[in-house]
Amino acid sequence: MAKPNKETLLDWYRQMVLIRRFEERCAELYQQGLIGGFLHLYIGQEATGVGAVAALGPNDHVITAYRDHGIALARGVDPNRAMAEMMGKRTGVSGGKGGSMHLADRALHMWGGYGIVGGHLPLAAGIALKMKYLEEDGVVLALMGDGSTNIGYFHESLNLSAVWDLPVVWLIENNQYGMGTAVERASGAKELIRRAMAYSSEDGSGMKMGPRVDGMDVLAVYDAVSEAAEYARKHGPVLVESLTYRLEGHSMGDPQRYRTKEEVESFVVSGPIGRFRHYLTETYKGVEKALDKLDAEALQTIDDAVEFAKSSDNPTYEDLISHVYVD
Ligand SMILES: Cc1ncc(C[n+]2csc(CCOP(=O)(O)OP(=O)(O)O)c2C)c(N)n1
Ligand SMILES: [Mg+2]
Repeated sequence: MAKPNKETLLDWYRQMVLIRRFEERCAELYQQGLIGGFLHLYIGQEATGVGAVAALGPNDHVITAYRDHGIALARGVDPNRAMAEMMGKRTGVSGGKGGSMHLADRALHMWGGYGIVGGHLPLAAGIALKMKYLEEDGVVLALMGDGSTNIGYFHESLNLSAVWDLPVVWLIENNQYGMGTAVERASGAKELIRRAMAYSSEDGSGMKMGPRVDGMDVLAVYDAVSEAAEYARKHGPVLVESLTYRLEGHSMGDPQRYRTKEEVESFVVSGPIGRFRHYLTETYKGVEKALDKLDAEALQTIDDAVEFAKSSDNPTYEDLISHVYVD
């Protein structure tokens, strides 16, 4: 596993701040009616997305659920085109046809977000099967919410990945709630990682049970996913669980009666960006200036992205009827 140097760590910080600013701006634009449909913010989970995607190379593939903006930006999706997609513009990364839940970019092997809980997991297995069949290098990083672990697709996909030794890192983003339902109210196993045992054998074959990692610590997530990806490339699937927290509601307009303000506040205090900033300032003397510069640049990047999106055209009628069938 490559140990990240200072430059890399600063880039992770840049990504995390960029994601946070992107999300905050999306919330404003939603309230102004410039973003429609549903909007699920990633605020609080940035360390998981950035750390996990940083563990991948360009040949690897990424697929996730509907809380996808942070993953897409971490994978390198252009913020202008991501913002344009949010506003349904034709310059959007999915041509304005997908919106918030479907930020996909084929060139980056970013297969997007999916609105059906767990619905993307068979696709993850399929991408991995194709790679194995064609003897291509690479792994699939399949991110999912804790809620998807109670869905049939989860079990079917994990089982087949173990049967066929597919190169998949299954990464559960356990943010402690599926909509308003706490994990322990919906799952027989509190440690979701234990689900891996259902697809593994005593002789060590089948699915590997990866770590339960502190998902608020970008370095810990990076280490865990790097190790898992290394294993998946050689042997087969791994299940990793990242313990994180979403600081905003499930989607915009969630009254959040299922948790207390004090609970949320306790996670704000230990939030991933502040924690990482603290780590960086403790590790590298005088780094504050560089971090402040990255903060300012992130704001500017988002301002530019909003400008780009606002001044982009809406899709045309021809756009509407294109990409329905493969030519
Ligand atoms: C198959 C299916 N059932 C129900 C829903 C409604 N629904 C949307 S999000 C959600 C909660 C999923 O929670 P989780 O997987 O933990 O993801 P998180 O929102 O926490 O990121 C549900 C039940 C859905 N979209 N698809
Ligand atoms: Mg959840």
